[in-house]
Order: sequence, then structure tokens, then C-alpha cells
Amino acid sequence: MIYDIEFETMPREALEAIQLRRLQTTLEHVYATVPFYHKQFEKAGITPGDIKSLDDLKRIPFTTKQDLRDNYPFGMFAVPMDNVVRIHASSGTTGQPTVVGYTARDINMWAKLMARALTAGGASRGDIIHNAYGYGLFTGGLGTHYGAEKLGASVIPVSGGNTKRQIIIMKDFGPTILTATPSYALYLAEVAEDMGVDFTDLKFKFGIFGAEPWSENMRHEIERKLNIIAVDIYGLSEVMGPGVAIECHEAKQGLHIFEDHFIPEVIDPDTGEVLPDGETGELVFTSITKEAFPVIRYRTRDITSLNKEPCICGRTLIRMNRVSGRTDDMLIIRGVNVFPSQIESVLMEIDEVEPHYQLVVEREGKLDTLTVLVEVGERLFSDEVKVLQNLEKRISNNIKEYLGVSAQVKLVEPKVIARSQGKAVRVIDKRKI
Ligand code: DLL
Repeated sequence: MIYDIEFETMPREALEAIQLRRLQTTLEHVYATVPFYHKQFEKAGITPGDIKSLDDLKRIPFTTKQDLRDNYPFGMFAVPMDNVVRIHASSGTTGQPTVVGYTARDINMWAKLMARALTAGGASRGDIIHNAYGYGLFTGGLGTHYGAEKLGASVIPVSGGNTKRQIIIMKDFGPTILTATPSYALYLAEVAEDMGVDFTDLKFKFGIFGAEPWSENMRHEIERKLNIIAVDIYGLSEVMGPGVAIECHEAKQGLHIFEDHFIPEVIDPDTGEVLPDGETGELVFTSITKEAFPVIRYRTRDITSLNKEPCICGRTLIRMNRVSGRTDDMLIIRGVNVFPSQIESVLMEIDEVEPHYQLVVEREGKLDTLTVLVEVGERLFSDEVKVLQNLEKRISNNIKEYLGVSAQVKLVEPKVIARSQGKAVRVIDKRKI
């Protein structure tokens, strides 16, 4: 099913004409209302009138997270506060949070985009959506909620946490769609098992998971444990929230970006040069319909590549590959670049380990060391020490072989690694402390 046939299956030429018109309107708007953007144009020696084609976009300077921080809290808003009906903020684990605002029209547009996204992910009007994304300043809960209502589905606004109660609700209310972070979805499966509840007895059909990186192997694990079809949804507060892009459940091959609202580019993070489709780099977004908080060439730090090939679902929208990591998440261990998701892929290939892991990076003298903590099942843990040691060795060899980095692997008992109710903490970098 496609929610908005016209915009989601539009020939590229027509789509690009709409994009250009919307882009030009947005640029005029921010030039007139946001001092930061006005200065950016001046710095580049251009005015919005100089942007005559989509290709001209690259003449405009990038916007970074630091720029948003410098304008904390409301300095990037492009409308008077009178017109702002909602404020969200990013969690701000690294420094000051980023604050974003929405007009009533923005909220309505977001709801519609989320309705489109949920439809692509397999949901429709008759579904009951168990929404376990956190409600609050985080965009996941409310963004999904408004989209579910717009779609006409029944939404259970359960939020994150209180996990045992969630399992009872799942049993009693019979939800058909689960929305959560992939790590919380796995935790729900674990708690269900402890409570003697089998996911095969529940009514779930599709799970719409995102807000953190997860690997293809993690998808298989989730699909197996939850007896569900799992699709990947992407978004970020600065650009809107969830629903910037989503996989269609038909193909599950890349996430369709809602290009009638956001223009994506992939750049070389070092040089800022725009890369051709298919090449991997940093994703950059320009919003072309937002009123309160437009972003122009915003550097997401997310790493991916773009693909314009037609999709079996019928959508003509460009697809981004699953995000493999963030430019600021990349660990450099003794000169080797490693993304947590690569380690995850290696771990998930090994039958004996559970999908709960954490990477600890430390510095001993001048050398960085990587320790991979990973859980194994109860049965294995009570086995001979030798069995465990052999498994540790095998995992460590695989990591060395696939990623070229030496890691010390430590198998730990079930439930040793802290469970998250939102985004999982995968890396503990003790070098910074
Ligand atoms: O995480 C919005 C969201 C909510 C998306 C619910 C999907 C579902 P932020 O908290 O601002 O917004 O975090 C945005 O999370 O730049 C990525 O690094 C990461 N991220 C989001 N979705 C994915 C995904 C929400 N599907 C940041 N795969 C982004 C990998 C993701 N990373």
C-alpha cells in the first residue's frame, strides 16, 4: 500500500521541479527571518535568487550541529514564537541539547509523513499500534503517535519503560504493529520470555524500528525472536523526527526518503564535496517545506549512500542504505577505523551469542584497547571454562579477520549488560574521561 500515490510514485523530473520550487521558497524564508542563514549566504557571496537549479544547492554553506548549539535555544527559529505550537529537543548526551520547533502546519505535515512511513512499513487503518518509543522531548513517541492517528490506526501510547506491563498489554490488547528502538524490541522479547509469554501467540505482523543503528543480522535476530517482519525507520529531530525515510516492507532494501519534503545529499566528510549516488559518505539534508525550523544543508554525521534505482514497491523516491554509523561514532583503534555496527554484524553471525553487547575502549599507555563484552545463554555459561575460552577465541579471530582489529572478547552471563528503554549504549569510551 502507498499512502500518497501522487508524491511517492512521481516521475523524477516532476518531483525535481517541485523540489526546486519549494527549495527556493524555503531559502527566501530563512534569508529573511534567520540571521544565521542570512550571514551564511553573505559569507558565500550569494542571495537566494542565485539558486536557480537543484545543482546550485551546493553553493550554499553547510549547517552543523555546532551552529545549532551556538543559537541555543530558539535562535534558528524562522517564525515568531506565537506561531510555534511544539518544541522538542535532542537528548544532548554530548553537550548542549538541540532545540527544534514546529508550527501547527509543520505538525500536520509531520503527521502525514509519518502516516506515509507507517504505511510503507506495513501498517494500515485497521491496525493497533503498540508505540513503545519514548514520549517527551524525544521525537519518537509523539511523532509516531500523530502519524498513527492520521493513518486512522488505533494507537496505544505506552512509551518506553514499565516493560512487564507492556507485555500484559500486548497479550490483552492484541496490537498488530510494534514501534520501538530495535534494542528495546529485543528487551521486550526477553521480558516476555521470562513471563512465559510467547511472541508466536501474539498478533504482531510488522515492527517499525529505528532511532539507532542496527545491522542486517540484528534484523534477522529480531524477526526470529519476535515472530515479526522488521523494517527500518530513520529520522532526526533537526530535520523533523521519525519519518524522514523508511524501508518499504515489500523490499526491505534501503530506506525511501520523502524527497518531496527533504533533499538529501551525500558528501565526503573531509572535503565537503558532493559524492555521486552509490558512494558512501555523510548524509546532508535540506528541508523544503518546514516553517518553524527549516534546515539548510544540515550535516547529519550519519554515514550512508543513496540509490535512485526503481523499487519493486512502486515508489520512485530515492533510497538511502541503512545507516552504518556516525562520523563521530567511528572508533579508531590502533589506526583501524571500526564502527560498532561492524562488530555487531560479526557477533550476530555466531549462533551461541545473544544480541546484547557493549564495546569498551581504553587507553593503556599510548595504545588503545578494545574489549567486546557479549552475553551468552545460561546453558553455555555453566559449561566448562574451556568451551567459553574457545568461543571467545573464535569471536576474537572473526573480528580480526573481518575488521582487521584485535579485540579482547569477554563472554558475560545473561542480563549483565544494561538494557535500554530507548537508544542502546553500545560504546563506553574510557579514553575521554
Ligand atoms: O532518533 C528520531 C527517530 C525516532 C527516528 C524514532 C526513528 C524512530 P534523534 O534523537 O534526533 O531522532 O536522533 C537522530 O539517530 O542522526 C541517527 O544517528 C540515529 N538514527 C535514527 N534512526 C536511525 C536508523 C530520532 N534507522 C539520530 N538507523 C540520527 C540508524 C538512526 N541510526
